Amino acid sequence: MKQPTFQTSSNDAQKPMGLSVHLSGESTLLARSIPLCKTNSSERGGKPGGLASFELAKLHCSTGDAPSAGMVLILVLVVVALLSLAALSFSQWMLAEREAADLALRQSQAQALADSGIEMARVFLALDPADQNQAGGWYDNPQYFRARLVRDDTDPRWRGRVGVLSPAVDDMGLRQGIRFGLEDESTKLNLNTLLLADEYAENGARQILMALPGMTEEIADAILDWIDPDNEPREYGAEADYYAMLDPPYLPKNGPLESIEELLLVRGVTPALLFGADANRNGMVDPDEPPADTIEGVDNTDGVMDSGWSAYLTLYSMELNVRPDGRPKIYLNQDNMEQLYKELEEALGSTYATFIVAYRQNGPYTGSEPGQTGVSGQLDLAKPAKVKLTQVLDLVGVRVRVTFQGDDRPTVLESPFPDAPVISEAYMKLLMDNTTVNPSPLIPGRININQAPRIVLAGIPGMTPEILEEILTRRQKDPVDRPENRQYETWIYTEGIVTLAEMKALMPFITGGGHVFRGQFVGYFDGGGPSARVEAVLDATVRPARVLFWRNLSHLGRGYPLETLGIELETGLW
Ligand SMILES: [Ca+2]
Ligand SMILES: [Ca+2]
Ligand SMILES: [Ca+2]
Repeated sequence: MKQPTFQTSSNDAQKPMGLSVHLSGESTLLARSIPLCKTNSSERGGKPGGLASFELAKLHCSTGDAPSAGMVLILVLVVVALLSLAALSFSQWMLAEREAADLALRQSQAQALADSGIEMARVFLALDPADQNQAGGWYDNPQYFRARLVRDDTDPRWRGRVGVLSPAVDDMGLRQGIRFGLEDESTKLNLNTLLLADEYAENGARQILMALPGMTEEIADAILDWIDPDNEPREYGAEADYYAMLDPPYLPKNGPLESIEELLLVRGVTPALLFGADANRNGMVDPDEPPADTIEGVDNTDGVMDSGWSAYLTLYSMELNVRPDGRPKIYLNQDNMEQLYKELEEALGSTYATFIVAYRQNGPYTGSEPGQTGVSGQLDLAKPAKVKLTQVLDLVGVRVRVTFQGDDRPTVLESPFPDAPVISEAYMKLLMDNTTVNPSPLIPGRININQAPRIVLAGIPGMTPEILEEILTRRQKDPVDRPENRQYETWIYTEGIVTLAEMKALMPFITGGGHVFRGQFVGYFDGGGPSARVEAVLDATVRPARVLFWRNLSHLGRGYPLETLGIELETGLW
C-alpha cells in the first residue's frame, strides 16, 4: 500500500494560510484543497510562535460556514489518528526487528564464544605437560576452564563467557556430576581397536564389551561381526546373511566405524542402550528427562547407564609413543645391533645397553647357573639378533648367557632390571620413557587406568576384581596430583598391586594416559538468553591440537544452569 503524501499550499495568495492534503493511491478521501482556519495574532497575545498556545476555542475561521469547518476538523483528526497509529505500529515493528537482530547477533556471538573455548583448549594442550600442571592441569581446573570471560561488557546481556565441561568420575569409578576440564578419550573402549584384543586373549574383544551394562553375548558378537572384515558369523554373531533379511536390507560395515551412532544398525543395539536417558547430552538425567531406573531390563539404579553405552565408547583414543622430548623411542626389536647398542648406551648407559643387546642376541637363559651382577665386557655387535621382545617387561627378572669378546668362557648376567616392586621404580621410568617394542609413534586404543570408569576397567582381559578395587582405591585421577611414576601404567606393578606376570598380561590393554581429549564447550552470557554448546574431540598428539570431531549441541539447549557454569566471577567492569 502506498504511503499518503502531504504538501502545503501556503504559496496560494488567494487563499488564507492553510494546509492542502492530498492522499494518493487507493485512498481518495481528501483530494481537494481544504481551507483551514486563520489565527488572529492579537488574540494569541502576541506571543511569538503562538502555535505553542494553540487553542481551538480561540480560532476564528475566516472562510466557509460552520458545518464544513467542523467536517474539516474531524477529517484532520482522523488523519492525525491514522498517522499516529501508523507511527506506533511502525515503531513497534522496528523494536521487534531490533530485538530479533539483537538475538541473532547474540546467538552468533554465543557460537563464537563456544568456538573460543575450543581454541583455548587447543592452546592449553600445546603447552608442555609440566606447564599444563603448573597452570592447574587439563583434568579438573575451574580456574582455567570455568566461566572464562571472553567478551566483557557492563551489560550482563552482552558479557560473554565460555566453559569447558566433562563428566566427573567418583572414587568408586562411577560417572557422577561434572567437572571443568577435558576428558581423556583413553578412558573409554575404542571400538576400532577392539578386534586387536582377540590377539592377546581368547575372545578378548567380547570380554571387553561384556563389561557394559546390559550387554549380551549376542549383541557383543554382533558388534564385532559388524566391524570385522570377514563375513563369517561369530559364535553368537550376525553377518550379511542376517542383515540381508531385514526390510530394507543392508550390509554390515565390515570395517572401522566412523560414528558411534552406526552401532544402531547392529542387531540388538537400541537407542536406549546406546544413549540411555540423557536426551540433552549433558552427562546426567535431568528432572525433565524420562526416568532411567531401568533401561530395557538393565539395572540403572547407580546411574551407570544414564548416558548409555556411548559414555564408555570411543573411536578416537590414542597416545603418543615418543620420548618426553618428542624424539622417537628406541625400538628394541630393530635388527641392527650396533645401532641399538649405540642408542641404548646414549639414553640408558652401558650396563643397561649391554644387557639388552645381549638378551636380543642370546635370548633368556633358563639354566641353573647363577647370574652375576656388575659384570661387563665387550659384546660382538656384528652378531645378529636371535629373539625379539613382545614387551619391554620381557627384560625384567631374567638372565642372559653371553660370551664377551676376548673371553673363553660365557658369563651369565643377572638382569639389571630386577623383578622387585619398589626397587623396579628406579629403572622403570628410564625404560618406559625411552624404549618401546612398538615402532609406531602412536598407539591407539589402550585404556587409561588412572581415570577410566569402573565399567571400562572391569572388562580388561587379565583384570581381576581385586586388582580393580586396588586401582580404584589408590589411583589419583588428576595428573596434577600424581607422582611421576604414576604417569606410567607400570605403577600398579612397581607399587605391588600386580605381579610381573599379571602386569605383562595387562600391558597390551592399559596405559597411564592418552593424548586425545573430549569436552563440551558452552558459550553463554551472564544475563542469560542465547547460548551455544559444542562437543569436540581434540587430538593433542600434534601441536597445536587438531579438531578430530565437532558436533553442535546447541539445539539441545545450554545443558547446564548458569549457576553451574558461573557468572560474574571475573570482569574488569564490575
Ligand atoms: Ca564382518
Ligand atoms: Ca565375523
Ligand atoms: Ca540430561
